[in-house]
Amino acid sequence: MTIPGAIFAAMLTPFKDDASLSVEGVAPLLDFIIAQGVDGVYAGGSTGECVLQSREERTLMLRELADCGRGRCTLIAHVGAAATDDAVALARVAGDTGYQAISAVPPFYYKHAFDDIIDYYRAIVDACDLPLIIYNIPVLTGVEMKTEDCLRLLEDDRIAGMKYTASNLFQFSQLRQAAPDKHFYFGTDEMFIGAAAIGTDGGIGSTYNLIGDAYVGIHRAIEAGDIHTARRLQAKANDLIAILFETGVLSGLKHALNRFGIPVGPCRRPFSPPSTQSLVRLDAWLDDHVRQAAE
Ligand code: MN9
Repeated sequence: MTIPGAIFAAMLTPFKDDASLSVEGVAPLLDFIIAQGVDGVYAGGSTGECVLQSREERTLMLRELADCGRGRCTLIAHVGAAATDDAVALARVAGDTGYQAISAVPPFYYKHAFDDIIDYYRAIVDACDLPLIIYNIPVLTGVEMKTEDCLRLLEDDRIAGMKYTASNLFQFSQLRQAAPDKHFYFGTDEMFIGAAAIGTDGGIGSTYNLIGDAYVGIHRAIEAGDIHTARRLQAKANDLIAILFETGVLSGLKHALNRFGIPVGPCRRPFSPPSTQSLVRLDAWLDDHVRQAAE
């Protein structure tokens, strides 16, 4: 079960100004992302504001993305949900519409026994024929999985690997060593170079919507032994990420894309719009970035 490519943008979900879904916003955003040279998109995850959408809305967006992106790049559908039935229904949509893989956070909110988490993943992989990538993001889900737990989940042949969004590079390297046949994608953009140095199958992140080319470059540079290029690109990404921490990562990314003429609207409530002061810094960075790109 191979998943083509290494670098995937954790795609934003375009909304209209009133924060209703913008189906027509999917195509221009996908074009912008693909133009940066990434291998594909990971849709409907944290960056896609999945927990702020109904199952029907998530279904609609997955279908639209499949229509726009099938055959053009690798498509990964995040289907994770608090309720197993929602995740199963979304996995069926991905299986029916031409995605290359699915991914899911563990069930969140209630503190489930680990055996129940295993059953949740079994139900999802039973629902379609696609490889599944576990989405490990404890800072948002509150589900802390020990290394042994991760390895137990990865024993299932239909589970292809893990998107690892945490800062524990020691655990990341241990997982890699213990499961060399599985695919590990790093999801903490500001530390991608560290994971690339340890050895990663790729990266999946929010800031890839805007500067996907930087992560393509870091991945290639590390593989080629060019640490200087990798450091320069990570430093560039981190200048932006430091500003996004002030604006709010998702709101800042949406502001940037809107400013570049890609209509993605605002984030949904309870996210609030970024402060004017934080946007001054972001706009200055974007102006410099556009100038540099033109030079
Ligand atoms: O997994 C994102 N993580 C979170 C993806 O949402 C917590 C990352 O792409 C971050 O947004 C990024 C900035 O901190 O690393």
